Amino acid sequence: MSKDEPRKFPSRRAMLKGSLAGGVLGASGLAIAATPGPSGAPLPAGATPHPPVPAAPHPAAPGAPHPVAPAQLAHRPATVSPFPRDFAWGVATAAYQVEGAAAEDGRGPSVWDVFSKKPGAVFEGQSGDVACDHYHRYKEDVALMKALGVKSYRFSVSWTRVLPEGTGAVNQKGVDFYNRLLDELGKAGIHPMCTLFHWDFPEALYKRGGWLNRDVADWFADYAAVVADKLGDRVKAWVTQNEPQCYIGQGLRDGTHAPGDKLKDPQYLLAAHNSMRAHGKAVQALRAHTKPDAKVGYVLSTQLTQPASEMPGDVEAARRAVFAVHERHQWNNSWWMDPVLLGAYPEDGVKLYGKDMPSFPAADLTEMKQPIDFIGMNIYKADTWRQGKDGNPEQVPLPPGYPRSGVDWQPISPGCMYWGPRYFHEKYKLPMSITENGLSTRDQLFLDGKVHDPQRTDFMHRYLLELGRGLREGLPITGYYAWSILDNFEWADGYKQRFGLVYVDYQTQKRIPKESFDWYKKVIASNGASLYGGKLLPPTQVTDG
Ligand code: BGP
Repeated sequence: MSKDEPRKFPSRRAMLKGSLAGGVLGASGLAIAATPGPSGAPLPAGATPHPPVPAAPHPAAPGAPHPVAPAQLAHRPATVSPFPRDFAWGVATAAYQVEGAAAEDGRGPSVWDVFSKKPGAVFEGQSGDVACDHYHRYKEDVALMKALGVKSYRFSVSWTRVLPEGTGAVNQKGVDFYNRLLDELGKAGIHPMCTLFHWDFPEALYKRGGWLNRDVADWFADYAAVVADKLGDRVKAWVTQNEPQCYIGQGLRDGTHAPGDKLKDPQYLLAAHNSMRAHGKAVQALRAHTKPDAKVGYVLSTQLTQPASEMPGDVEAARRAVFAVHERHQWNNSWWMDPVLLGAYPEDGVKLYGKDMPSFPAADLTEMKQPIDFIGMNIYKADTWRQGKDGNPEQVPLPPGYPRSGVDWQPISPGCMYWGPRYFHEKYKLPMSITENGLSTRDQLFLDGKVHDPQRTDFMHRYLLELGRGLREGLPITGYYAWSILDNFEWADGYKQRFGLVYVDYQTQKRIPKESFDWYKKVIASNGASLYGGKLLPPTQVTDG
């Protein structure tokens, strides 16, 4: 939640007009999985019709029933766990959110160090100065991950710990921290996924124009090469950038995240353009400085939709909505994905922005479109769409009192975990990793000394069943990273939001695994079978396919 908005109003993913009103229309309100229903029914009061999206042919006549109801498929016990044997069960964090040690061992300031000190920028004036003190407690944290049984840990490198000025001299003490962390992970048998950039942009480079300076692509590529040289012997899974919608959109357009600027559209679009050039150049640098077995991905804050029913008209309406760029804000997918994966900006967005579009050499698009190995999808929620009477997509509102997480922008909408990867795979045809998924709740230590968080286990259970459905239908999803292993510094919300599987007492830095930790541990140990009541046989014992 940003500070300069009233707290009752959602920021982030819910910025799409109508998204507070829109959502899953389950037949019973709490029946959260999408339920088949009549297509094209009249709009309920308060519904926000979607502006027309260019018509696309329907695969079948509107109203034709879909052969399989999703809820039945997702929850039906099967004989085989849909999760492949090498599925990367994981947890995720980001440097500024957990490390602390902000001014230690030569680390330079990032825009988040500066922004968090601005009065009113972050909830109660909090900052990541200490955070979870992971910098000093990483051994304990890796031990927790080992106890949890995760196969993979997604972390990010603090650019200014490695290059305090953003470019130039390498700070060996900063590199040493990541060496220690990787060695500890290696001892625990946990595979690292390394994100090069998760929002903590060097302050020194911001002063040189930041993302508005064309040179940023080279600055970022040089940094990528340094990290790859130092860590590439142990890191085989890389992410260039995390959620450009947030660090460009919220940071430079909305002003609710660091550095807190409010650029007009022409400049905002230029910054976005340069961020994608930087991604492309970093991919090239990673390829040049790692071995061929390294996998490289790009992580989006996915803005997902799900159909109100499985009628073909609704499925198509949600598909059109998920890839549409129809409003002037950052909360869409295609603006950030199409240049990177298809080498072109989406036509509807180009039309929308008109003369505000930056002018650039055609070669920029080639630069952006570097082959990558996977799409990283951060998945938290979906809005629900259907085919309206006029044939165009329209958003379906949430009934009053619909379940939400501790952050206002997140209705509990597990269908996103199936429909998101399905739509993305149909369009971009790449393997996918669920690089973040989680729930914020107002956790506390109970009188019995435990942290009971049944909402989180129920949330994960519902979402993982939908993921299982996608896997069963053949979607190439390689892993799932719970956000987060630890409660941590949740950006402009400070320490108010708790997403962790492990509770952090920030007064003492004591870690207390929550109930969801034990629950997820069982899911991992059974390779997903426990999601189905533990009735499944492990894949190795299955003989009937
Ligand atoms: C993702 C970020 C994470 C984490 C998470 C929780 O967008 O990649 O860093 O913060 O969202 O969301 P938030 O902190 O906005 O509530």
